[in-house]
Amino acid sequence: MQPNKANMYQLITLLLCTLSINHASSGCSKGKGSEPEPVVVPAISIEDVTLFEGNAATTAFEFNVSIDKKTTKDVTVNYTISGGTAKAGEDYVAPTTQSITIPAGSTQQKLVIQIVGDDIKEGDDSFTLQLQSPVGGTLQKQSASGTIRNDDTRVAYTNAGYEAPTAYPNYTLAWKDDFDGPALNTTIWSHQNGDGCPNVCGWGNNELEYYTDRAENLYFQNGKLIIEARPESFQGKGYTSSKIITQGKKPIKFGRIDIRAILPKGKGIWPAFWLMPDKSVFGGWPKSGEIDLMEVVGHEPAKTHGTLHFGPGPGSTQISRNWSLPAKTFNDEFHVFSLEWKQDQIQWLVDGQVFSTVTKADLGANNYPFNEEFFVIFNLAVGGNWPGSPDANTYFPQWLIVDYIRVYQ
Ligand SMILES: [Ca+2]
Ligand SMILES: [Ca+2]
Repeated sequence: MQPNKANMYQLITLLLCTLSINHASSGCSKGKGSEPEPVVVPAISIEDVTLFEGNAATTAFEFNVSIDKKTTKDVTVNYTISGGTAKAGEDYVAPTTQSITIPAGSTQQKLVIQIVGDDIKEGDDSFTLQLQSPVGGTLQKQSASGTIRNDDTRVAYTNAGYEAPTAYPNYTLAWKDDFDGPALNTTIWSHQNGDGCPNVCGWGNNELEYYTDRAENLYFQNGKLIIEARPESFQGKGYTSSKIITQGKKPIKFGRIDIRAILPKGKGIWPAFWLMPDKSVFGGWPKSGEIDLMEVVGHEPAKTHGTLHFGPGPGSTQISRNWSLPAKTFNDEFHVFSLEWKQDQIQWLVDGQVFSTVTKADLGANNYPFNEEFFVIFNLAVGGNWPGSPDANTYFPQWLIVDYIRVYQ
């Protein structure tokens, strides 16, 4: 039978509809059950994680990646890990897979980052997970912070470095402190707490720390005194640390002082071993003098400064010398910082080598106030006019680690 034109049109339309080619035309009849499903586009979020580090192997930090509604399709999203103080390989295992899939019908999936455990004291470290390039969803909360909380108390160092002789010709040991702990020897030392207020707020240098006598800021480990500078809000300041003095307990006039230490480092970190007049017989600072045995600003961690402050005031006249390690920094191992102090002469030494000498003649017409009794100060300052403030690269906590002080006369 010869088909007529109407029959021929129906036949072609049926064929095209069957082949799903011609849906744009209205010629296809829509049967029951062929309505297109509404498109479900879920919103994707990732939650923060804060956990203790762990002491060995790895700890799984499970970040919950979720969608706000189910779909019949997989939802896939890529991620990157970056930023903060945590380092790949050292603090976390860099993930090999950089995408995660929430299977069809599910609303969440765990994104696991393995954290490297150890028993070394650190600050809390952080990193950021960033979601990107979603397929099958949109991004709602697309970044999460991982916080690796410190769970250790042991400061990492070895005893390596220079060792001072235990005797010198023409000297006898007047006193020493080996810092065997467990507490500060109060027959030698006192704490000087606070921020200097109200008399000299910021200790005259706009320093940022508040000194405390808490065990968080001063403690002992294997025969070493450790002063720890910590970032924390305390008494209106942003950092805490410690400062100890021998004032009224161990006055020194002349002799040799050896101090063996590992110094902290980083922008805004300012450790010092120094001496102030025990009785200020010539009047207030700077008239009775100040002897800075060691000062290091943490952005120059290989350079020690030795300084005398004196003069009629109100500001100080000063003579300042410095010396730098030829390699490495004072943070890498122990060094011995010394003062060789005689009538009308002061010398500074590192590891037994004199790097500077100042005599009474160098002060010219100024009063020479250094033939009197002085007391010793150890402190670890944060910020201030000289070092400036810590920056994003300054790691906390920082530690001033002192093995001993020996005073020979
Ligand atoms: Ca640990
Ligand atoms: Ca010691």
